[in-house]
Amino acid sequence: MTNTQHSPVTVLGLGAMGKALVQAFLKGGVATTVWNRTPGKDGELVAAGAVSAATVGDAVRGGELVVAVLLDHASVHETLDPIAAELKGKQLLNLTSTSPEQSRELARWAAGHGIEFLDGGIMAVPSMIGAEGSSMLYSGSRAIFDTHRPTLELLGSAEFFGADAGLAALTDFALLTAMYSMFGGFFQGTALVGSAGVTASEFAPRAAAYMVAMSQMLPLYARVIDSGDYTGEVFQDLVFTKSGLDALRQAAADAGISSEPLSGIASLVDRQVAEGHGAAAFERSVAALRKS
Ligand code: FVH
Repeated sequence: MTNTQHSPVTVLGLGAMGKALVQAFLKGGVATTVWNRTPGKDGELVAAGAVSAATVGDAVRGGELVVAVLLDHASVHETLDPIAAELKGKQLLNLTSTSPEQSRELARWAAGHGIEFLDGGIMAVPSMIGAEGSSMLYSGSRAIFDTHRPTLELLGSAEFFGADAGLAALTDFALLTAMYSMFGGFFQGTALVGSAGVTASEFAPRAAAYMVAMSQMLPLYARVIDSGDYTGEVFQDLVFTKSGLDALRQAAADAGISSEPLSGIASLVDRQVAEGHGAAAFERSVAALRKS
């Protein structure tokens, strides 16, 4: 049954994420129209109450809030450019993963066509949508965010970052950067213990607990980074860190495995030591990443 608290929504794109969003909307009582480039992917959703649209234009007419959850930036333009005139006066939410600059470009494109625009970053996998732990980041039109907040909260926690449409994507990509480095480290660690017959399933809970424990360092690192003083409060200096990373690379070589996941941070530390910053704190690595 539809809930009048929510305006009708259109979802463009019924991949794994699009379907999960539609299911959460339907569960929350949102009147939902759906469209997908390749037909035939909406059977279950229609059975659950969604309205299937044969064309993007029909889909857009069905919703006040139009949500694009497509593959990439190019597919958003491919889908929306031909119907820009029909989107005029509507509210567009882009949940496709686009870079900060691509999100800003979409905001300019939307403004040029009289379309209100909100960009979003989904910090969840499809199975998490609508459940504890699903977090959604938004930036762009505050009016869209405020008007549809109860609807957006059906997907996960909703946080607004500001009028710059690129800010949600910026934070999304920063978090994904941290995530991929963590997974890369887990893969190398798994290969390392695997050389002694330890299974990934045995190692995973140990790694998870250790990473949670170590994440407590982040606020301490952040304090030093924000102070810009890398020589006052030094918990671990770059020479010390280099010797640890060298040992890890040697252990990997001894076990016959590659250190590729570790090589990014290791070469960053090597460079700083070579440049004479060995006594500075490990956190100076953030400054070393910035291209002047
Ligand atoms: N799945 C996830 O875990 C992540 C979590 C974080 C956010 N991402 C982003 O969400 C976008 C959609 O992801 P998805 O999981 O739904 O992706 P797919 O299952 O591969 O579905 C892709 C849909 O895009 C349609 N599509 C592709 N190219 C075009 C095009 N040129 N024109 C129109 N539609 C297009 C595709 O349609 P079809 O192939 O079935 O015809 C799917 O509906 C994505 O940005 C993630 O990075 C998900």
